[in-house]
Amino acid sequence: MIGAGERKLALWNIGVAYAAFLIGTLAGLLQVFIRNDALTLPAWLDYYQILTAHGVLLALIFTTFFIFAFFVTGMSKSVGAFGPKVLLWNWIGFIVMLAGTILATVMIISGKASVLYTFYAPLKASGWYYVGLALFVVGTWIMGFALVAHYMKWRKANRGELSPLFAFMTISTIVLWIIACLGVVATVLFQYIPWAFGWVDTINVELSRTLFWYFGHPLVYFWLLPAYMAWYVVVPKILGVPVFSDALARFAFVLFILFSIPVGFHHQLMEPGISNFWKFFQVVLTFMVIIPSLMTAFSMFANFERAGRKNGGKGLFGWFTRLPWKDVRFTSLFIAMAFFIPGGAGGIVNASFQLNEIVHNTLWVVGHFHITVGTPVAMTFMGLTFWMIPYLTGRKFSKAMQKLAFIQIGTWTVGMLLMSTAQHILGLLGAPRRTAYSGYNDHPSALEWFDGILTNHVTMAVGGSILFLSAMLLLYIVIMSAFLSPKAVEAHEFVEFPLAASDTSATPKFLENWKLWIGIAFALILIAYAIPIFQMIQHAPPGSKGFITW
Ligand code: HAS
Ligand code: CU
Repeated sequence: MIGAGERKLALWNIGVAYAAFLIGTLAGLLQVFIRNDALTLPAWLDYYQILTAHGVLLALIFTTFFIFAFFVTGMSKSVGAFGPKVLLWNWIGFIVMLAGTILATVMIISGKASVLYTFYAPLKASGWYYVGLALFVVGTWIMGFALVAHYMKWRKANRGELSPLFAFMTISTIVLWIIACLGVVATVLFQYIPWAFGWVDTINVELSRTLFWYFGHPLVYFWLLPAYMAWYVVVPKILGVPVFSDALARFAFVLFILFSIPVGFHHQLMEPGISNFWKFFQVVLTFMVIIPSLMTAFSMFANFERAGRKNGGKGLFGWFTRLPWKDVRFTSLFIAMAFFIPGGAGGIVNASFQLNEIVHNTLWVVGHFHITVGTPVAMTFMGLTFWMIPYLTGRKFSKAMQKLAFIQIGTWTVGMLLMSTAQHILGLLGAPRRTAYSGYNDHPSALEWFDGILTNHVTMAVGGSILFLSAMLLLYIVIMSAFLSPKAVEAHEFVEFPLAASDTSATPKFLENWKLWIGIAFALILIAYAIPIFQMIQHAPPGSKGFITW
């Protein structure tokens, strides 16, 4: 068991994550009913306000706090106990993050920031909303650097050795995050805050969006990589096999550092003001960043096959039935992975320049991110929650609780299947996203489009409701494991941290050469962004004043 200081820190992070999860999923429930025209909101509550709360609290706040809980737990477990300084700085970071979260949430709930989680200019929120976001990012940096310091101490004490795989992956993810945040920090500090507080009159819209997506794309890998960490180090342990290839795992993470940042234009393919050359260039780099995900899929299949055969599976696919399906820690992560097959394929569709013209700004994209961050990432975090909270609190995770956990992931699966399938198809039929107006049903020809079993806003609402029930079940499990389940007494009752052994004997040392990778990452960023950003400033049209449309 890891130290009491780390356990408390991790549990607080999980607590904030699930508080955000509660408000965020509630906002999601309202969302599908409004789109279904089944609900009219009271005057003080606005569609865009709820959509902002849903996006910010789930995609940003829930994920980030949970990720740091996982990092703290795993770093302490794999690299050793935190010193008092590391612990203190982690707490400082946590408090700054929390302060930023509270400020931004208050602004959203009081109706002063209905600008969605992408906060596109020229929509203009209260300046305090941007201050909240900035504080949040600064907090993550403080926690991130504290973890880096902990890692450096280990490196000094173990010169010439490769660090444990968990630590390597944590540091890779933090490196990616810190480089990515430079974009959002730049636009928030130098563009949004002066503009929102009225110190300047106008904003360069295209530049602000570009700096946002410089951050916004790697942001999705900041969510994904901790899930991949679980797939690489937790899954093999549960399966009873060693990590498939330590070198492959590390190389995949290196590729993410290199290629996940210079690709933000794939969110801006339909925007004017960026020349086609640079859009195509970043589309090519986007296709590069698919490779480490395919490598991950390959390793996962290798894990399953090795484990299944070890347990007596025969023939080409016989191993499949021999996997530990009765263990919710495994099944949850497996379903998460399975969702990522269509999720990733949809991403490839989005990134294909011409196809993007069809799906951009439709419900298809909403479907896409619910089967990327909304299931592969979120359900992996659920699967981690089942053992991580009992591990941290020393409470039991009973058979009954495991049954509930199965119902929870089962309902999430069904809800997501219904909702995201409907969203994808509706999107292809032209249903827009990010709009309060979706009442196409009052147009006679639209009736036929949206009347299929899956091509229906009702299906989406049914899916959304099942998801909400699932979320409440999860919160019940969280509260039980945190406060109410009986304490473990006997040795076998203690829940363990499943961390697989990783053989580093064949791993090249240069994979842990940070200077090299960070250097190449910055070179790629310069190549992909320097000229188009320069042009955006050079040829900027007159800046835009702000609009408060809600
Ligand atoms: Fe995306 C939009 C392209 C991955 C999230 N994406 C979004 C938005 C979000 C998001 C939130 O190019 C909306 C942003 C907004 O508000 O406007 N995305 C991609 C590409 C990938 C990708 C190329 N996205 C993600 C991940 C996300 C995420 C991951 C969150 C965590 N995305 C786009 C594009 C847009 C976009 C455009 C803009 C659309 C527009 O027009 O606005 C790739 O990284 C995907 C690579 C993944 C794979 C899958 C590998 C499969 C694995 C599982 C193996 C399974 C096993 C189980 C072993 C190629 C690793 C076996 C089980 C069995 C049953 C057999
Ligand atoms: Cu992207």
